[in-house]
Amino acid sequence: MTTGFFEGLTPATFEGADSTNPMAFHHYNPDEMVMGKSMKEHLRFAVAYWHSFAWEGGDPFGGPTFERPWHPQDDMGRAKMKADVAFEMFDLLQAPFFCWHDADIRPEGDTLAESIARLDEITDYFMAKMEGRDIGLLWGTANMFSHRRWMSGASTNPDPDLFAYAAATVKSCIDATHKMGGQNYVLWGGREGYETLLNTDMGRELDHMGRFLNMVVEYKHKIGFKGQILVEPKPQEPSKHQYDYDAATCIGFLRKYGLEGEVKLNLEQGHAILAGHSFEHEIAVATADGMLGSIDMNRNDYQSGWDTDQFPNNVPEVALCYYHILKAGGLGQGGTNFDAKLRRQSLDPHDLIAAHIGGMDICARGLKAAAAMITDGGLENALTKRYDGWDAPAAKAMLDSDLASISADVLARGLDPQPRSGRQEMLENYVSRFV
Ligand code: XLS
Ligand code: NI
Ligand code: NI
Repeated sequence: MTTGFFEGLTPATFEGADSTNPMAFHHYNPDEMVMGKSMKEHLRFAVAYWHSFAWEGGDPFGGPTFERPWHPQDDMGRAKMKADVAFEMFDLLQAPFFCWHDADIRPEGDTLAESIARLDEITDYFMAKMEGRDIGLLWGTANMFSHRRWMSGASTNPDPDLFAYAAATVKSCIDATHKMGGQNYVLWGGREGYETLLNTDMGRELDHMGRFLNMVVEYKHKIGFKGQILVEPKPQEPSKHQYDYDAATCIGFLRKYGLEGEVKLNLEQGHAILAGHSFEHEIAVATADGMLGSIDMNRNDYQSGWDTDQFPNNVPEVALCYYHILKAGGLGQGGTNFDAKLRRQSLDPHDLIAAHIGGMDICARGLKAAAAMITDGGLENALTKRYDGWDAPAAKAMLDSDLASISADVLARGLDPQPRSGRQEMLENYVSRFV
């Protein structure tokens, strides 16, 4: 028996690029092999519970527009109805994974103990549904930014009671993620930052955040959780400034607190844009350091300047992201989570399905283009050529030399370096052939 929410829809299947059926896959063919692995295994798609089922369609100027049968989300009966619909959607999309915040899946209790008991109850309910289905938990996380108690931060809160409450909250979410066999646990610090430096002791807050993350790692090992611990960079919104500003800042933070071997990054397209980068840049920064954990796929509106969390629709952009991912060996235990939501006028259940189908197709096109570029080897050859001077033994030896010896050698040889073309346009034209 189904809830009837997605009435009239059957599971989406691959119909090929020539199909005009808006509810079918045109490019995402889960079992199709790409560079020796199925598309399903490469992309590891996940549905984000918050955007698809918990978000009610409000914006800063207006209230909910969606009016789902499980709204208002304030009792366990409706939480279970929401779960029933969620799993029907996972089936319709053949989605291999999903992700949640505690606050998305259970109503807040009157006490923390009650909230935790509810989390336990709803995750048991999920697990019963997961049995017999080909679906896993990509990651769980704690929402420590919506409730008013978190307004001054969680682990960075000036009040030690909030640090304690955050520790207890994260413990409960790691427990639930572990119980469900989750592949990762994510920490996104929406309010780990400041509104004004006038009331903020930044050095102390960073030390507390570093210690908190160490406690998370210690706990993971204590209970034998095999998932990756990931932090998610974002420069601002909701805080004026967030400490996990971008990939490079996070990597520096992790090194400072001795966590570089333990914690990786969950990178999001829209957050990269907010930080003044491209998604490709953030992925390249992470992969250069072996720190890529997982990705949150979406896109921002390039005019509004907000984190609009739209579904991706730009193949060339996505192709270059997967190019760097494939080059680094793939997503591993991570995946492609659609941290994306409908526009608030897109009211119909069909919109929810179509949005994901479109996003999955865009990622599939990006993946295939990336794989074709890797197989062809054009970019890699150009790179090898550009740096080939460094293959010479004398060039390599220079890195173990010193300024004075190098200087003496340059003068003795009467060196006069001649610039070479970077061939940017030729490389851009090359990429265009594939996307
Ligand atoms: C918000 C973040 C959030 C995280 C999970 O901007 O993207 O959705 O992914 O807390
Ligand atoms: Ni985001
Ligand atoms: Ni995200």
